[in-house]
Amino acid sequence: MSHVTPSTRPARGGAGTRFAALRREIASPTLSFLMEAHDGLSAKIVEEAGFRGVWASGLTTSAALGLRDSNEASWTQVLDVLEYMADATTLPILVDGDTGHGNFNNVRRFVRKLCERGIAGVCIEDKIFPKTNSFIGEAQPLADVDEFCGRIKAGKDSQTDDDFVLVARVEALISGHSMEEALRRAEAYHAAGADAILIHSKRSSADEIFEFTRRWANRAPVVIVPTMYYATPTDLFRQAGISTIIWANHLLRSSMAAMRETASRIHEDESLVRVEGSVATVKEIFQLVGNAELEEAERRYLPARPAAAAVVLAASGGALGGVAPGQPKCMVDIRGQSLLQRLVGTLRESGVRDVTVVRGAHKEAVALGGVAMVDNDRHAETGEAFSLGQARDAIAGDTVVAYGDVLFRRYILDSLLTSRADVVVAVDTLGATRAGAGPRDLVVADRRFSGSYLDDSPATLRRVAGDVPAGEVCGEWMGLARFSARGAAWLREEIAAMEAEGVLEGADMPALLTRLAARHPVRVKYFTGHWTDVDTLTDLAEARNVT
Ligand code: SPV
Ligand code: MG
Repeated sequence: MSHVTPSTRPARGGAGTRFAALRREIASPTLSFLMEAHDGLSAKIVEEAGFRGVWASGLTTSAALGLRDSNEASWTQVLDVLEYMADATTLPILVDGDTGHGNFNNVRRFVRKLCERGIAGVCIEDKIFPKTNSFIGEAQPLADVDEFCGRIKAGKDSQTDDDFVLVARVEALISGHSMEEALRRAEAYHAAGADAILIHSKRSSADEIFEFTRRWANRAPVVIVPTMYYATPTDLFRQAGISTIIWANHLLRSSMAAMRETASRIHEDESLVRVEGSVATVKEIFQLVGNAELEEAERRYLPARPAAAAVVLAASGGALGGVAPGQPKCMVDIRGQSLLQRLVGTLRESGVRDVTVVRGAHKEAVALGGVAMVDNDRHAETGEAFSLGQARDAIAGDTVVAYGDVLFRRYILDSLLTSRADVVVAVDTLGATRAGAGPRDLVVADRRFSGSYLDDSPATLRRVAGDVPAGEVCGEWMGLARFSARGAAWLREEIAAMEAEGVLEGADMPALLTRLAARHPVRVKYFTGHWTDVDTLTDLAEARNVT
């Protein structure tokens, strides 16, 4: 089933429209079926089942809103529901217009609004506003024939599409009047311009329906609602020359039964176990509401960016001055979320889905759903480059590498992700002057941050190290780098080369980046602040405030 959005709704006018489709169903000599729906979802289910038209029932639309079938929902509220239904399906919709929501004047406005919203037809019944459902009580008063004919004429004169269908519903039999009265009314309504006659009955046998169709002799198409005479074989209706059958309320009734069953089971059990196998899956909901179409539209309309993966280096100990003994730094709580959770949250917001965390110290305490864990069990005697080497299988395609104890604003990551460089590192230019405790990864590049609006020439990394003469420092590496697919291949090669030389185990990330920069262009992106690492107690206090 195609997912329908307002922009893909069939345009108004012409043979391919929903108006024309409903007219064909009603006017054709073969028997047609309209299936009840009461909202967007049920309209989709009608289409999915293969029906060619929808009956927007007054009874079930009201009931789905928790209301009685007594015009308790205003006509504009009904219109809103109809709009959801029209958006949800490509099928033509015949709406139950009750009595027309008032006199001829209300019918005029209602029909104009239906046409605007692509509703292909309306059925109005010859009763008095506010209506009562036909299956309640006896001898409901009928409208004066001439007055009702005025409603029909007003409706037909107001349609803005030639194919809009107006069905006039004769309630005479239900209200206890004679067959003659029913035929007299049908004749008058047809003469007033009705496109079809709905002859309604609440008997359990279809005898009076068949008598009507015999005597009516198809002067206009006949529509029926066999809710009460449901046991009559459909072929008999076909043989009687009936145009259209409305299955009037069975999606709401079936969903009510299912919802009651599910609710009482869950209430009794205080568990979902018994219902899980019998309810629709969440995936089925996604399918029915057309999530696949949205994904395709995202590919069409959102800027293309390769899906990046990330490796987070969280193996090192870091005692945090005894603030969090036995806890790895990445699990330190920052305003109700662990540092790792915040970091991964930022990655995900920027579209980085596959995250691999390398853990080591207190590894059993490193936990986060939806990320892959890789262990560096030799964390005590190895460095960051070795940790990264443990996750080398995750370094493929666009890859972000981040320290597990950093937090940064999302725009910094986005800027790396959209960079065209094969390797790009985030460097804080304030880090050139910042005094701070703890080890710092100082950066030497071929040019400093100029701060000039007009200056956009790129800077290239020379080296990263903890000890750089003050005059050479251009900034501080934030512990965040991004590699293109080609850059990721260079990174894997470098790791393999260091391993072969026997220097991988002792190397840190600055050493690895410096080696990379000697062979390949490594772009430096300068930022000013908006990040922090949690190396010290001071940093922790800062992180708690920053986020
Ligand atoms: C409806 O579905 O709201 C109808 C049909 O009007 S019936 O309830 O049978 O009157
Ligand atoms: Mg109704």
